[in-house]
Amino acid sequence: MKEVVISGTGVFTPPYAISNDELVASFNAYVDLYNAEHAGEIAAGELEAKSYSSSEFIFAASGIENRYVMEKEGILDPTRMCPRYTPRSDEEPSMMAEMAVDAAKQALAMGGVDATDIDLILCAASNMERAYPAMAVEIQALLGAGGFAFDMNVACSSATFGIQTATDMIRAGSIKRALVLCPEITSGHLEWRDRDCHFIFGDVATAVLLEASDVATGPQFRVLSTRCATQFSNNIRNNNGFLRRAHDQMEDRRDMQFMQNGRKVFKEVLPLVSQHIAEHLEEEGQEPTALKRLWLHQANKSMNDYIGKKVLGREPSPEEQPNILQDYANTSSAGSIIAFAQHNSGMSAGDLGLICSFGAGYSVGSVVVEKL
Ligand code: CO8
Repeated sequence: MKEVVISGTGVFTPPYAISNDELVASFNAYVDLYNAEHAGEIAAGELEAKSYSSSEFIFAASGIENRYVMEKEGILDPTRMCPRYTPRSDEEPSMMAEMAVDAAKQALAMGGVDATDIDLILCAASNMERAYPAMAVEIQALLGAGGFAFDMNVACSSATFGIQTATDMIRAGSIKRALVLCPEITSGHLEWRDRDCHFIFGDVATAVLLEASDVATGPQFRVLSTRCATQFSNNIRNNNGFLRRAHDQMEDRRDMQFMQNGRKVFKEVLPLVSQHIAEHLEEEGQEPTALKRLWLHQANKSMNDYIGKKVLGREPSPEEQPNILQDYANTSSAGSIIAFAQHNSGMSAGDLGLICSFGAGYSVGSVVVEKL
């Protein structure tokens, strides 16, 4: 079987940043408008008054300080609370494709690979901008890549499931080079009017270039092994889909946006992930203490602190377990890849690291890599 290496990465960061303070100011202005508009129903006990959000709560509960988005004014407009995107014609590149192409070009440049030499493009993300044609096929055309392309969705775990898919194809010899792309426009399906979740997500796109080691010229990390697992749960869910128009009361239904039972997710996902990583390393005959770097999914700082401590048996240093969620918030599938792309320097040849993502499904994916 062929050996596989990760020889390039790319991160596209959207143009607009929103700090917690900016976000909370617009949310609280929306609360004032809402409570004034519904004062009669609230007084009659028919509606519950909405409560203010706070920057202190957001930072303490999640570790998030900032997020990037593709459009900011619509999100911060208290009379709208949703991004405002200009519709594009079918002849223009779609937004997700544009973001992915930017990240892909960075990864190709790092690996010294021409787009025409790519055999597979996976667009792996939580929500696709449209049902079809596949986003990945449009990205393939925009890049001028060869081979074939398809979309896949395993929510926050899409990157690691994509890496396993591409790695297995390279190992089997059906392809030589793949790009796993995670463009995430989370701002379009986040409910910005719900204080329980309005602070959680941000937009971004990441790219990972995978190659058979015998064709890679600038290899950085060998993929030693991958492991994916799923277990059904309704605790993170978005019911939007192609049946939307066929449902009654279709406009503005809360369940058509991101929904979660955050406390349950926290409690149930932590043991699932810790056990998954322990079993993966045991299968590989690797001691957890051999890991020099943990690039974890970026949802919540306390969650990452807990997992890092559980895996290493001690508190990891910030260098060993880098977080990027303070700057980018939760970027779904892209989080662990941003951490990997921005925090892989200072490792020596032979050092081991682990990329791990987890989220809706539930789903967990882990990738053990060795620095070359
Ligand atoms: N400001 C002030 N107070 C608040 C706010 C706020 N913004 N929000 C909630 N509160 C209040 C609550 O009402 C509650 O009050 P009370 O005690 O009176 O009821 C109190 O603060 C505590 O609330 P919580 O119990 O909800 O707070 P937690 O400490 O549990 O923190 C978190 C909430 C941060 C959401 C936490 O539970 C968490 O991070 N859980 C894990 C979530 C997670 O990892 N989810 C993964 C989702 S990502 C994924 O899988 C991909 C999905 C696809 C992408 C979707 C893109 C949109």
